[in-house]
This record gives sequence, structure tokens and C-alpha cells, in this order.
Amino acid sequence: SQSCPDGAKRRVCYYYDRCIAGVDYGEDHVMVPRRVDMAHALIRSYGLLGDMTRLRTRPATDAEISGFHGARYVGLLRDLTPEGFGAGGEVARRARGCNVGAVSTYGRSVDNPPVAGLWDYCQRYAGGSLAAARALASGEADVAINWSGGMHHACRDKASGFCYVNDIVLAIEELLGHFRRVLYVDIDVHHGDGVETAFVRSNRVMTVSFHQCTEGFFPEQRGLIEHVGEGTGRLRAVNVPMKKGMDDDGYRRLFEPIMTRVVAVFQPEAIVMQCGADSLSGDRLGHQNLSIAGHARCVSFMRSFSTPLLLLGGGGYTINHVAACWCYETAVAIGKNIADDIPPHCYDGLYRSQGYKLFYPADKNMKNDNTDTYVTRTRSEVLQNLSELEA
Ligand code: ZLM
Ligand code: CA
Ligand code: ZN
Repeated sequence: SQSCPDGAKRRVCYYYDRCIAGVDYGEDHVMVPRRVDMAHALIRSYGLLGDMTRLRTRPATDAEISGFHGARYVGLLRDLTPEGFGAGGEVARRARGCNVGAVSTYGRSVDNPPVAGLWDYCQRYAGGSLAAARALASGEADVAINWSGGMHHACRDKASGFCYVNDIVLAIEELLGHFRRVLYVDIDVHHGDGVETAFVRSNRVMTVSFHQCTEGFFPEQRGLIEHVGEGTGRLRAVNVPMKKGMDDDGYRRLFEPIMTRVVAVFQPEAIVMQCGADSLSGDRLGHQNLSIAGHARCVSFMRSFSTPLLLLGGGGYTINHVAACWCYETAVAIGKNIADDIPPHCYDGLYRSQGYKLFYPADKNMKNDNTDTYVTRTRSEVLQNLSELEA
């Protein structure tokens, strides 16, 4: 097992709602909410539930969700059903411009289908992130976890990239009621566009996204290094674009110096981290080459600042990898070592392809397009922008 560099314990609060696991985006949609149930089962099988306080909470209310999202869009999400979405239906008309579609209307696959039980699903994952934020604000927890949250693409008035309600924006707004400055860090392979846009003019929120930025990769034209925020938010949006094949070493050479400088210049009172697991090696959508240890190293690095820390999920499309990753990161949050052998439990058969080990290896043969020169140049450009903020 991997050792946790910071042996000190933290009080950890953990949110899990089994209703979320049953949500179905469609037969072969890449987003599988059951991966959170798999992570939960793994967490339980490693005996980690006893080291955390379980957050029991209510679903987020319409009023809470309307704190960020527009009234017309909230009304639509509430009324959306797969049945009511039939061609020419009233709901389909209202959904125009909201980026919610159905296979039946377009005859092809869509990112954001009118999922059965959609509003309940959104209320629950957003409720979890809000409760986690409140546990940090009250001082009840040092680290709070909601693996079903982290839906970073959702916009005020439209869905995007499998995300309908932006629980991250809601959680940050909640934290801003109690902390002067909130840092947002996003290690999902996709750019955290919804969160960046929401706070692009804010000097109380700094957003940092590490992401794949290659031709045709979603969301296009977002997360360029020169996108640094606007107006009073200038220099408080940080973007770290990467090519395909990024490995643990290169990632660490960007992440640690950049986050060290970010924390030094911005001095956050709370940190929100989106831990999208699609930056792992072998993901169905991402083309990065991180091991679970490399991904989790980022979590343990952010934890080492001893600032209230909110850990959220996000992407992750090779579901056995996702569950293994978030289970290990739960152990890192607690400050406990766990064994490489996956304990017997209800989903253990799904880990066959990784030899029933938690720490499956990264791809030794994958080409890394992030050359040493690229990594060095990217790091110095980002640090250069940050030094302007210092001045
Ligand atoms: N088409 N099925 C990351 C969000 C990524 C936009 C190209 C729709 C897919 C993808 C859906 C089963 C996070 C785009 C894609 C296909 C326009 C994206 C359903 C495969 C499937 O097989 C699929 C029928 C589906 C969707 C692939 N979509 C791959 N990449 C991105 C969105 C979300 O990880 O950051 C956080 C949770 N969408 O590239 C298109 C341009 C729609
Ligand atoms: Ca990202
Ligand atoms: Zn993603």
C-alpha cells in the first residue's frame, strides 16, 4: 500500500445517498452513477466508514438550487421526464436552448438526456455538496466528501457535459458565507468551465483547472493558459492545459509548484477540490496516463495545507478505476493506509481486469505528448501570471 505523506488525522464527514446510484442516463451512456455505489461498497469493505461521520441530509431545495440557476431552467428540470419529452411535447419545447435532448428526438446519442428522476437526482447530489460545505463552515469537519457531486459543466440556464445542476457553484457560494476566500481546484481531465464562468469576475474565488486541451476535446476553446479571469477576478482564474498521455511525474511537476504558489498568493480559507477520475490511465473518455497514486497525490497535497477541504467527484468512465480511486482518496482524507488487495464484497468481480488490486498500473507504453519542454514552459507561464497577482 502507498504511504500517506501527512500522517496527521483529520475529522472527515462523508455523504452517500443510495438513491443516486440507481439513476440511469441511458443504456450505453458513458456516465454511470452506479460507480458511486461501487466506491461506497469498496470504502465499506476496507472498513473506512468507521473513521468518518456520515452526513445525513435532505435534498437541496428549489430555493437553494435557484441561488445559482435561473427560474425558467429550474422549472424545466423539475418538470422534465423521458415520457413528457416526446416529439412536439410541451416539455421538449421548453427545453429548447437548455441543451437537454433525447435520443428519440434526434435519433442519435446525446450528452444530457431527460433522465428519469432527474430533479430528485440533482436535488440529492447538490444537497450532499451543500451539507458537506456546511460541515466545513461549522467547523464540524476538516475534510468533507461527496463523490456524487462535482458536476462542473452545468451553467446557470443550461445543462452541459452530463451536468444539470452545478453543485460546486452552490457549495462555493455556501462557503463564501463563512470564509473570505475560497480556492477551487479541478483535476478532472475536462476543463471546469461552469465553475470558472460563475466566478470569472470574483476576487474571493480562485479557480484552477488542470485538463486535456487538444483538438476537438470537450469543452472546446476553454481553459487556455491565457484565460486568467476578468475585471476584479483578473489573475484569479488559472488554467493548466495538457496534451495526451500525461503521466504521474509530469503532472506532479505542474501541480505541486503551481498549487504551492496559488495557496501562497491567494491564501484561501477553504478549498474545494473536484477529483474527476477521468484523468486516470485507461479512462474511456480521457487520454491521460495517471496512476491512482499520482491522482491521489494531488489530494494529499491539497490536504497538507490544513485548510478546510471539500472533496467532490466528477468525471470517470472506466468505473472500476473510478471506484478504486475514490476509495483510496477517502483513505488519504482520513490519513489511513489501505492494502492493495481488494477485499471480498458485492462488486469484487468487477475488478478482475485490474487483477483485484486497488493500484492498477498506468500504461507503460503510452506516448506522452507532454514533453519536458512543454511541462517546463507551461509551469513557468502559469507561475509568471501568479507573480503578477503577488505584485
Ligand atoms: N455528442 N452514449 C465530461 C463531458 C464530456 C459534445 C460530442 C454526444 C461523450 C460521449 C453519450 C450512448 C465531466 C462532446 C458527443 C455523443 C456532442 C463527450 C451517450 C459516448 C456517448 O456512447 C455514448 C449512446 C455519449 C457521450 C461519448 N460526450 C464523450 N465526450 C462530451 C462531454 C463531463 O467528466 O467533465 C464531468 C462529469 N461532449 O464532446 C458532442 C460535442 C454530443
Ligand atoms: Ca480539470
Ligand atoms: Zn471529465
